[in-house]
Amino acid sequence: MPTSVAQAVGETLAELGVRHVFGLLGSGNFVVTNALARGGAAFVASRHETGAVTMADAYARVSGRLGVASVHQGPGLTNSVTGLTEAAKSRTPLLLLAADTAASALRSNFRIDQDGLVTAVGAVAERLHGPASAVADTVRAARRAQVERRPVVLMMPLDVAAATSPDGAPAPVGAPVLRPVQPAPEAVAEVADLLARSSRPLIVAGRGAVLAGAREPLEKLGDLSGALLATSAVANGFFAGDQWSLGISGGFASPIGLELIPQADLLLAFGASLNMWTTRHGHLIGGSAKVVQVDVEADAIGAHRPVDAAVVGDADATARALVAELSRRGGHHPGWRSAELAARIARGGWRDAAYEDAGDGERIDPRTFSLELDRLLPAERTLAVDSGHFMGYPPMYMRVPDPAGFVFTQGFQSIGLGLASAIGAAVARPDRLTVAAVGDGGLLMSLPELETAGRLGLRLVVAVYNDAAYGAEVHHFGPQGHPVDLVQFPDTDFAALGRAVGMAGVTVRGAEDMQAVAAWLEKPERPGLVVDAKVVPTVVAEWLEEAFRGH
Ligand SMILES: Cc1ncc(C[n+]2csc(CCOP(=O)(O)OP(=O)(O)O)c2C)c(N)n1
Ligand SMILES: [Mg+2]
Repeated sequence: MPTSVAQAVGETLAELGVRHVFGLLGSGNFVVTNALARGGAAFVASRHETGAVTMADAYARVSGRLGVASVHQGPGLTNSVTGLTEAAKSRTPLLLLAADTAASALRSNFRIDQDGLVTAVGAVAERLHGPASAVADTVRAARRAQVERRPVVLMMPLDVAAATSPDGAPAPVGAPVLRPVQPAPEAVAEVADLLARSSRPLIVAGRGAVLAGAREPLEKLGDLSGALLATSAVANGFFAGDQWSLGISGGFASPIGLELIPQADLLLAFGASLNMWTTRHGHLIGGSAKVVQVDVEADAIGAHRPVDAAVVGDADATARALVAELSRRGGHHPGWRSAELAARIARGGWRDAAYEDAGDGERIDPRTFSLELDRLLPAERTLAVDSGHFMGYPPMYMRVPDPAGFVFTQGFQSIGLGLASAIGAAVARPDRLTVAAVGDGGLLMSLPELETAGRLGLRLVVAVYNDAAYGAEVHHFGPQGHPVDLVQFPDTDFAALGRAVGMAGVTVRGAEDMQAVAAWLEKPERPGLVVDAKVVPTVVAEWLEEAFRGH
């Protein structure tokens, strides 16, 4: 049987090293996905296309590999748009294989402007232009996704995909290695001068630092300059275990972070955009503090706030160059590091902060629920968090081993992406227990993927902060005197929903009910677990009030 273009595309991707593909199959993407699966990639079937794209997104974030997803033309693609937008805003290298109507099928029901749709949300539109170019088109699309760190949608017109692939279609060729961008020596000297004049420097690592693997040189830079360390929310876990780490800078900052970050007189952002969340609308940056931004992309510099000095360069290469420059200049500045401060940092996290437990026997305090989960779950864990009022509790109260252990699909601030994020992360890191921390609203929005979690038999805990409401809206509008019954719902039994899809399910109304979670961890009668935590709806997160004020 002659090879079709669709088959050739699937085989090409397998040859390029694709090991997992997430998708939902229809007639338009069946052959290509099957060829990819026969070529050696495991196929993960989602139940909704935005789930497929979000799984591929999280998989890419956690594994560092290209995320690949596959959808049917028309509605298959429109269903994927929220996940695609998240990936675009978060600059995830992702290849979405999307069938498309033939150029000549003007009256097809499926016909829409697919290029216009995906470019409108920040993704790149690529296309199989014809049988002769299809393999090259595929290689180019995959490479663009990785080099530009963007979701690329490869449109596969049905007539092109069904055509016979010409014999002797060019085999994919290996791409040259791209070396990290080195900083200009003048820029390095400028930052070293600023460090010499600083007595309270702070290093903030963002996703760029994670991608560059810059922990070691940044810690060394901290040692030489006496800097304290922090991360943006997406880079949570980057400095895990370092005694000078304040954890997340921003809305989820710890009490000690909130106290110390504004006292920094020099802030060095490495691969962190310094957006309104990382700076708490600017409040976390002291009035007279100097700001340095290091980024591989020139247009990221100063995009969110003015900066005093800029370095265009890879976070790891720049940190190393700074370490070399400070070493060359000699001396070792203690900065604001002291034994007393280290002791305060060690006790200054949310897990040590006192609070009045609002549990009433019927409902558990969301902080207590988070602390109990942190205590019970193994340290080797991946934490994926959905959006909503509850979303601060998991990163504030639960530890993660490293940035790959934290998946925060919040570039688009959509609710409903947390569960699929957890599934993609669990596929990427089956060695770790994965936790999907979700609200009742976000979980109900993504409920189709609960079946996926159950069917795949993933080692996954779905922790539902269930206030039977769109709590974020209740807490936003209630205090302004608005009636909020439109965003309050009857309670849902999520434990029963978990059992319905083959997972274990427990209901938690107080800390003592967490015994059932401990029992499951010890001897899981089913691979996955849904924990329906009926949380006290009146405990309002301080960070959310602050965020509303900021708007
Ligand atoms: C797709 C989408 N729809 C609506 C919103 C607005 N929104 C933000 S938070 C939220 C409530 C989420 O409820 P839930 O998941 O139960 O979390 P909670 O706020 O109750 O903790 C809503 C509707 C959004 N961000 N994304
Ligand atoms: Mg809720």
